[in-house]
Amino acid sequence: MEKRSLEELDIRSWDETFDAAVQNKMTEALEGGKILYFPSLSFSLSPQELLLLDPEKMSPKSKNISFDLRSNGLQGMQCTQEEEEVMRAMIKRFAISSRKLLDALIPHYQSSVIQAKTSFRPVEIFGRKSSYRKDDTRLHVDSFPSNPVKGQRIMRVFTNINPNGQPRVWRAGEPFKDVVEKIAPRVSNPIPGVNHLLKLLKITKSLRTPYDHYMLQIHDEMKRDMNYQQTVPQEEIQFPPGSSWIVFTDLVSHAAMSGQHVLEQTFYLPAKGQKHPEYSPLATLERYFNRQLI
Ligand SMILES: O=C(O)CCC(=O)C(=O)O
Ligand SMILES: [Fe+2]
Repeated sequence: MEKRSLEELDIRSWDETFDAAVQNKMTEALEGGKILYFPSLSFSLSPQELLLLDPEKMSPKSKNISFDLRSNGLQGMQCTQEEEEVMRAMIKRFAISSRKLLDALIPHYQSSVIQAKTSFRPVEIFGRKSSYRKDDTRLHVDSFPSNPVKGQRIMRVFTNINPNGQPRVWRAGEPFKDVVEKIAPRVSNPIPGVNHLLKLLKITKSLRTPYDHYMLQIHDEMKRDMNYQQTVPQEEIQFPPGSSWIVFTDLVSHAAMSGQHVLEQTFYLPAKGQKHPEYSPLATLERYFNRQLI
């Protein structure tokens, strides 16, 4: 698969070690807006775990099952206690494996990276109904309405664990700089005081910074504009079962079109913790608006 969005690396284990040349190449590619793609990095499941891939094990209101390594907490299941423990162990193993890989591949992040939630996504994406803002089949850069990141980077590790040979199909869009040039002129500026109100009303978990405001506006405007969705330069990527990938989802315009059964680990990284802070969405937006945004 020759794709401009991908930087491929043939590894087979989550415990791999890497020499400096590979570490450098991967760090540059990731920060430069590529998806690091590991076509043969699978995540093996036990027979017991395979039985839990059925979306029926989820509580009806959940979009996915989520786990927090910091608290050992598991959310989103509706099943027996025993099944819950099997699921917890599976997701936890993925959380630990993905951290191990990241530390070995990009040691530069080790001291400042924050491991956030891990998720298991057992629901078929294709045909799922949602409002346009929540519709991840539309190209977007990640930004969370209730969870301001204050300039921290959002990085995600994925593994397709589909047992039926079904790929996870993504689209990758244009470079972030181009997104900003096209979309930012149309977004509104933050209204002074509104961020305090949002926090008071508990709509946001902490104060929404101007950076979070603009990222959310860009996220929403990209998804709203169907003409943009259809005409922007883009490519389709198929991630087969048994493959893994790492991407800065706040930088890389992406859409998940179809697929079922993926494991996902989210990391936050302070922009100062990256090798090239000047490549961050924060730096790009601060250059564009010509002011400080956090
Ligand atoms: O579930 C997926 O494949 C990706 C969805 C998405 O947009 C994301 O996790 O940021
Ligand atoms: Fe996303």
